[in-house]
Amino acid sequence: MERAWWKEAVVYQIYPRSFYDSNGDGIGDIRGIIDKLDYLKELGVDVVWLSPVYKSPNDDNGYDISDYRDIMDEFGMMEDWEEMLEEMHKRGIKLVMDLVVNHTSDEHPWFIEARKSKDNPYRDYYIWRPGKNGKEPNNWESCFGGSAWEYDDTTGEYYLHLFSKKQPDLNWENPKVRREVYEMMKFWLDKGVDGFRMDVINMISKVPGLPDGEPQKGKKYASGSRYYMNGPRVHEFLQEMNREVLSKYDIMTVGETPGVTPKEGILYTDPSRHELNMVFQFEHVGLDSGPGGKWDIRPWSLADLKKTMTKWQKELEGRGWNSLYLNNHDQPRAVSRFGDDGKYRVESAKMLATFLHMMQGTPYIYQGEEIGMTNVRFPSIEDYRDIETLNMYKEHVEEYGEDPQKVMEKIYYKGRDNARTPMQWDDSGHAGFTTGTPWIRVNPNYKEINVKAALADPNSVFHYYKKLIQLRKQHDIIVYGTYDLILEDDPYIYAYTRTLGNEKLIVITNFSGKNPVFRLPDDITYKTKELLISNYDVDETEGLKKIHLRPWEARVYKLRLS
Ligand code: TEU
Ligand code: CA
Repeated sequence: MERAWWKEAVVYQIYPRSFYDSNGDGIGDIRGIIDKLDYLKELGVDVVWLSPVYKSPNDDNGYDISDYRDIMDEFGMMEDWEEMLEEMHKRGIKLVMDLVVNHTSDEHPWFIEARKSKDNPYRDYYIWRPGKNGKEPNNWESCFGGSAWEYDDTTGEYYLHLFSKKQPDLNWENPKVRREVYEMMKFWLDKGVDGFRMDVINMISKVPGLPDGEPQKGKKYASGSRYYMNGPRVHEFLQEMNREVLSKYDIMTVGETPGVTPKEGILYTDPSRHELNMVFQFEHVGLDSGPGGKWDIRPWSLADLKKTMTKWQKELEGRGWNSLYLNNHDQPRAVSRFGDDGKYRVESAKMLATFLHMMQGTPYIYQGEEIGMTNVRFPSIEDYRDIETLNMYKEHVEEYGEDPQKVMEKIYYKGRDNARTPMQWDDSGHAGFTTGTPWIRVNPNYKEINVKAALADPNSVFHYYKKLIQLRKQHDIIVYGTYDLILEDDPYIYAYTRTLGNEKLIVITNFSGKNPVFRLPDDITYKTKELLISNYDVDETEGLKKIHLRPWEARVYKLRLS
């Protein structure tokens, strides 16, 4: 397997609005990030992925960009950003910026021009269509609910927006659009950024003719995803981007690609195809969604998790590269979703970290995950800020007549604001995030769960993450070993091996509050064993043949085979 720095790296995602507020206006900012870089250095991460900091009216917290080459007022100025980059690099931390080019803000100058007239030079930067029989051009639903089309009075046509109506989709068929994007990418790369996380990059190519989607039961609009996800020209566009921009820099790229299968994952990440280094797949975070999508919530099962993770591990092995994540700014908190955020919060957060970081791929830590931050239950919909959540609440309560309390339960389980409550730095007011009034309320559990407490406790989730990151630096097998699932049918234990040359890792994780027994498969024999990490005290003389596991226990052994 080819070595690469981005395979050996651990990435930390910062959602700047919620990270640290340096000036008391209640909103996290770039100077706040600078203030906390020593904390990230202490944790030991190699790369920061920074969610968007560009100029934005914040309809979708920065994922609606009105100027790609400037910084959002609330976050600071270009000088602050430059200082941040310099301070990161001083500490050996690389910076990956968010690239949001499926759409812009409707306040971007291109769109302001485009909507003026049908013959405006910028018209064709976006996707405009006349209505059909007095209705939208097709039946696609927006990812944030309602129609994906918005009627514009001035010219009497509709524009496409796969997300909010303030996020018009760019027309990638237009070579001028692609040129603008590449120039903008070079602008940031020449400033020294070390890569891009590419927002919904597999949605940039739409099937010509924009055909109607299959109608959905009980819903007004249809899913058009098969006509815009992994569309006909997406690989051509990415190869062009790679040729024109990416190949000229030593950077890392990760595509956000909802709905990809491993087959497509390989098309995006096979190095010989010259597209991206890795993608975020969504299958494992979709295991608790029913046929009705994200809000059609059902329980996930360990059996499915094994199937999904193993499929991605095996299919990309030697052919592409995985990114490993359990949460981000769009997903609920991992410990609340896959672990136990009550009695065994600490144990299960460490178990999940072990489970993820020992797999093959580049691990991503989402801010707060490293201290075991949890989901939140705010009493009222008024406490929520996320556009997707607010739209969904309105639609389900007002249009479908659902019981508001039931809708709140969905939000408590799946809402994006679970991940967006302010970072919990200490037990002072507003968790030390701000001296002002935070833009979104702090999770009330900050008195117990916070960075200050985690740093002071050698057994904290934080110190466990730190150790996992260090292990990755010390053992090639964690990065380059091949993966194999063992104990496939065990209902509580997820166990797997990694193999490289004469060495094997045994990763044992108990996904339950029960005490299942681990039995080493007969075909695994070894000369010596070494315990690399565990979330409980372990007697190192204990054999591997049969282990009585404790609730949410995790252990990693390194075996010498001969
Ligand atoms: O997300 C795209 C995406 O497909 C989903 O994860 C989506 O955010 C949502 O959770 C659907 O249920 C990216 C960004 O990560 C997200 O924050 C943005 O809102 C979105 O694109 C639009 O830019
Ligand atoms: Ca601020």
